[in-house]
Amino acid sequence: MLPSHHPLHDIARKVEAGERLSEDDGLRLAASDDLPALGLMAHFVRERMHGDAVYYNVNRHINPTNVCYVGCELCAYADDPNAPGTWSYSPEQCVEMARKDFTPDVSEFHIVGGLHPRWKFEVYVEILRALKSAFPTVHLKAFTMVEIDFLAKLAKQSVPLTIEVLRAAGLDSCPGGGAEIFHPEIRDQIASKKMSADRWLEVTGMVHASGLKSNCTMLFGHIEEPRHWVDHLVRLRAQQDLSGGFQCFIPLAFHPKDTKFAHLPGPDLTTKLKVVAISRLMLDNIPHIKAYWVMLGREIAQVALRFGANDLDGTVIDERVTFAAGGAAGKGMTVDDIRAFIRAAGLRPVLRDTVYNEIEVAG
Ligand code: V47
Repeated sequence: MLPSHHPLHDIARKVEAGERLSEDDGLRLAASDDLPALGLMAHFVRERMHGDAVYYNVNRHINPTNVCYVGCELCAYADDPNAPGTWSYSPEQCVEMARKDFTPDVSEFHIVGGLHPRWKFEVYVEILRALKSAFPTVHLKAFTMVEIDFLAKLAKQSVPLTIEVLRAAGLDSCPGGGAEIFHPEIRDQIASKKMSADRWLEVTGMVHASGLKSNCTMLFGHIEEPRHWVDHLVRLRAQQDLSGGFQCFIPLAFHPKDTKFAHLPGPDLTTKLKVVAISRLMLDNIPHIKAYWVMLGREIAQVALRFGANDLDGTVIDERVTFAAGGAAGKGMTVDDIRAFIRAAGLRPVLRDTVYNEIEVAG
């Protein structure tokens, strides 16, 4: 794939042979400025795993509240329930919101929010129950590992028992947020009061042991260095070896506006494509890499489909996390937009549900 004089030739050989890359290989990839070579290798792996398919779904985001007592430095969400611009929706209001723009092809609600200082466990349970009862066929992908851990504390019961209660109320799988950057050198600065990396991974193990699938993420393009990406990816890969329930990895491009890092520019094109490619190459045991267009930007997401990504997320109606931090892409894409966008990259759109059952395969 790469000529024998190329400095990454030995890694390309491993990639061709389907061998696992070491942490040191990851560091060399991260240090390389040869973006086309990284793309070539990552696209090779992506084609071996998924051919020319690009998965997408029809989904809606529901953020029940943007009040969060944790106050992560990376986030533009508010920590005070009385601050201007905050919202805290009741279960009925969540259902009302979900009805807006609802069409029968919506197959997923992506539900995340803040750790509300005043809500009881029952509020979160009731949100799931109300949504499931109003939309019994819609998959509820709800609550990151951070929220699951918080809810167990609120409920004063173990994480496995808490997951049981949430499942009975309608929880179908968990999204991948809250992982940020695992390495403490960075985590202590961008999410100083958030749960530790070890706990995030431990809760993941419990979620997977319960039979639920989840996703995983990495927030990049702020104060981290490339070695922190590689550390993060290797930890995710080790967790997947142990518990096996990650479906998809989503590299999240940092949006600085209204965060403690508002002075930073956010990641550039090269960094975004490099992170997507290295993710595909290092995470040999996680099936899907998502080019989350809301955070990467539409045009870069399209190119990322040839740098290792095989999933676009979805129509994403009403996304608010990135929107709060200056993301311009956050107001949804139509199915026709998505399909044309994938075809323009020379690839084949495949409509999926949340757990990657193919709903409709385009020729
Ligand atoms: O957990 C917070 C990140 C995450 C900012 O599982 C920020 O399918 C950029 O996890 N700039 C939420 N990112 C989003 C998320 C996600 C998105 C799409 C699909 C899936 C999935 C998961 O967004 C948070 C945090 O890591 N985030 N603030 C910011 N200023």
